[in-house]
Amino acid sequence: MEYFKMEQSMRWYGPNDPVSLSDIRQAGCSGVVTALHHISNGDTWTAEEIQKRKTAVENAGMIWNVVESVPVHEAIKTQTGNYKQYLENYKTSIRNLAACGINIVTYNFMPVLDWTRTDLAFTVEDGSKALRFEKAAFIAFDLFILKRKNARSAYTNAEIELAEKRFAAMTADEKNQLQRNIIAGLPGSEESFTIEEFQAALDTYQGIDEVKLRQHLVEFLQEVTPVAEECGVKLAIHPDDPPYSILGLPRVVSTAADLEALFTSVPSISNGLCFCTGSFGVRPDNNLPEMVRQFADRINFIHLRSTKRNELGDFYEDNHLEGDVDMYAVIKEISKAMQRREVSIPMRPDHGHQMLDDLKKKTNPGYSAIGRLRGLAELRGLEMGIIRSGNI
Ligand code: DNO
Repeated sequence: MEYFKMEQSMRWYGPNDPVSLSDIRQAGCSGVVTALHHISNGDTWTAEEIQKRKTAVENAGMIWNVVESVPVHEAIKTQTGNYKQYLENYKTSIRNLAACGINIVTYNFMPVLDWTRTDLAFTVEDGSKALRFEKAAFIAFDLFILKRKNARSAYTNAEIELAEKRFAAMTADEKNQLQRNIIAGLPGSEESFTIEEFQAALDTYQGIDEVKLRQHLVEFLQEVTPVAEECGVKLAIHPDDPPYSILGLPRVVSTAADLEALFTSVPSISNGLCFCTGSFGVRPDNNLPEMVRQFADRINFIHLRSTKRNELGDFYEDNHLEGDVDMYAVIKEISKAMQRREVSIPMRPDHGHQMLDDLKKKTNPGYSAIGRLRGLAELRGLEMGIIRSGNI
């Protein structure tokens, strides 16, 4: 019997990525997840530019199966300025992608910052390096570097005390590095700020609470999903990372209840999800296998990664089969969903440690070749074991 398996893919940042298409092919991938990062956020992706990238991927023997991401301009999230024009551009980009045969589009709706970490080179026990979010360092950034007004009210006294100690022990270089890690733009986040620009960006969310941001997201989808549906494109919203409000900004894609609200408000079949275990898994109250079951019909793309949290609210990115995510249970649910739906859903190992030869190389944080290859190899082995044991 033939089974539907996850479509093995890896993210490629384009011609400047130190990891080549040939590396990705050798890792066993058939799919490449990429985006036109050279096009400014908000501008239209032309069919010509899309086709160029598509050809590059196909010449390397793979397909461009998922776009990650067509970024949503901040003006759309805040519904200010030129946002109607940006919405039109978004629709045109989707039409152009569909015309080139690319029909899964990832995006996120996180205000100002995409994914956020405080440490990009945290040495784990085995000597490899991982990405980490350390709450005390993050609070230190908020209170003592950014000096955001009223920030103290978001934290407990114990948290503030810890942050004070942490900050007092940092060298000037460490403070600079912390600031850079948080606001200078992690790969794929498409935005980079100075501290002044960053505060100005935060200020654009004054008066936008969760209710309002959710409403803006729904209105964005009400505009875009009819176009996507018409041309056969499936959208895949990426959850908040980390999955809670930071820096006083609202976040609305963090929990099962958030997803439920989103899919109820916009039932279109094009309104789908990028199921990212690393993002959702940071919250102990997110039951991942249960969420896969609940939203199985909405999952258009999968990011597999595991985090390990502690009682202080810190987390680091663990090996793919370790940490807090029950990867066995998650893949089992995904496998069941794929057999039922009769589709292979694209999956990429999300991030990986910097390890072996990559420790001597310049890599995009989280996107080294060898760490992701290790993750992918383990994940596909686990999937095969689950399927072959007849356990689905
Ligand atoms: C981080 C990524 C995110 C993701 C965007 C999707 O490694 O998972 O940057 O690409 O949030 O729009």
